[in-house]
Amino acid sequence: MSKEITLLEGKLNATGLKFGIVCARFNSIFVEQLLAGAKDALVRHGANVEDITVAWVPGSFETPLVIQQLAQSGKFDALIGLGVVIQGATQHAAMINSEVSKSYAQISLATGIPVVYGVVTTENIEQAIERSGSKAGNRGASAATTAIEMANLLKILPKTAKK
Ligand code: INI
Repeated sequence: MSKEITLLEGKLNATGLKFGIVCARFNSIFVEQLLAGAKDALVRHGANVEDITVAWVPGSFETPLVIQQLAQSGKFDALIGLGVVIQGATQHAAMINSEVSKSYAQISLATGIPVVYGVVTTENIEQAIERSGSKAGNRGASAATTAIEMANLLKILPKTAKK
């Protein structure tokens, strides 16, 4: 009898999956590009446009609350937060980044819904340009593929045993 390792890996197929994307309006010139990259990646991997919900909030700091509410709705397979925090623009940048990233991790652990950190943190505007669809790729698109993979992985993980 042959024995095999059990491999748990999420496929990159978004067919039938439901996604919520929460976008920060601060630095929206870049965030619009991240959103375009995320939507394009989701649809190219098989998602239906009507299965994608987009919410806008004032800044990256506000994204976790809306992501939490969407996660608790039970209507989404994965959630993505998109924002651009430019370090040079504010002394609050480091604080925003650490609060937002911690919150995303807490929400996903508390709800069991993958929350993908698609917030671009840069030292200057040039790096923001590079990461929102030019020479360093599009962080919205990579966040979308992470969301697809995690949503599919969560579906095949062994379920918690009933006590
Ligand atoms: N929000 C961002 O998304 N990016 C930034 O670079 C930024 N800066 O530089 O301040 C920013 N600030 C706003 C913040 O997210 C909140 O909206 C604000 O503090 C109100 O809570």
